[in-house]
Amino acid sequence: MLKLIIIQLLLAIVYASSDLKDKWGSLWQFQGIATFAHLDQFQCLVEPNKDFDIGIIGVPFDTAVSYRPGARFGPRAIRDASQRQYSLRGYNQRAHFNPYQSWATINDCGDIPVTPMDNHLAFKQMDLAFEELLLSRNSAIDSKLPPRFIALGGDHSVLLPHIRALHKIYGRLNILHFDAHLDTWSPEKYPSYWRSDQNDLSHGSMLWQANEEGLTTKNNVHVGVRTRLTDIGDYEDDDSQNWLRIEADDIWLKGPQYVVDKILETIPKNTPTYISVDIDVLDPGNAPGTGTHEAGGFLPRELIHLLRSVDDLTIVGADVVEVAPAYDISEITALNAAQVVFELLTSMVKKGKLSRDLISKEVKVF
Ligand SMILES: [Mn+2]
Repeated sequence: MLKLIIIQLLLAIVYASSDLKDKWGSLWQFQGIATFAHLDQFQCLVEPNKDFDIGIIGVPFDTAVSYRPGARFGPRAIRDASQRQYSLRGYNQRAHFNPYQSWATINDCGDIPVTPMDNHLAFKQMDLAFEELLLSRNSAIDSKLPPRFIALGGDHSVLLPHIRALHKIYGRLNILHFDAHLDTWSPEKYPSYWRSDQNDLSHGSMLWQANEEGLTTKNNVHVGVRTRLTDIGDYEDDDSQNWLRIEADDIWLKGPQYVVDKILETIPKNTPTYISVDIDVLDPGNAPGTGTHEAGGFLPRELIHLLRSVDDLTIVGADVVEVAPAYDISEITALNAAQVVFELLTSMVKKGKLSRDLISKEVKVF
């Protein structure tokens, strides 16, 4: 008799909770706690046994900027601006595909707790965090593969720890870099007399540092360049680091197909590629909320079109950086950044799971 009562009680609890879920579980897009695109979330750094295929990871670090700070608030702003995205209405009409309802388990991994007080320590934290995330986690679809990450910056220097860790798995990477600036400046190009290891690593020099460390291939492309230069020597230094530059004006003077063709001629599609999107590639009219804005940039539709047109590249990691919401107007910058994440996510899922052959033979963990 007692057994029967217990069973009836348990059933009542189960029914009541599913009733409650039906009643109160469906939120509108503007409600609830903001994870990226309403994705499930757990802090991936502290949950080593939960597998996923693609993680959205915030890197709220902005103490390596040379002009306006504020990108430490970027991850939160991008998450907030992504709320119109969710799995039920996640169909990407440009790609004819819904990345949120496919094979990939996608998770909002929370943030890396980076210190704002000490850049030396901050880079150590970011190096260790990306190593932990990439070398000590398995993807859900295949335990012999690591997960992939789209990082939400943060200033652009957060690219370096991400590609350092990726290099340990895949070897040298092609970099497809959307930006108004080169970010290949050697520390000597900066005006200050004062030098230190921390001072030398900034959001304008991390690609120079990546080249020094041998992380990149010879197949790297800047897209959207319209930077201020010391002199033409800056372009020569960039050449010597194996970069092809596509100027911002090329999109309208030579056309979008020219830009797409140049990218695809330079980057072999089945080799490990990292896509980095500095939101300042957009015109300040479409991205006022950024640290180092330059007049004469891309329209959002141009950036989206380019990203969609290279969706067959083998993207092993990506970032969207330099969103500084304190300078933003009506969430326009963060909204565009959230859309960029959606496009990158679509491309990663659409291409399918990565081939195990991409992983360097020296890597023992997979
Ligand atoms: Mn940049």
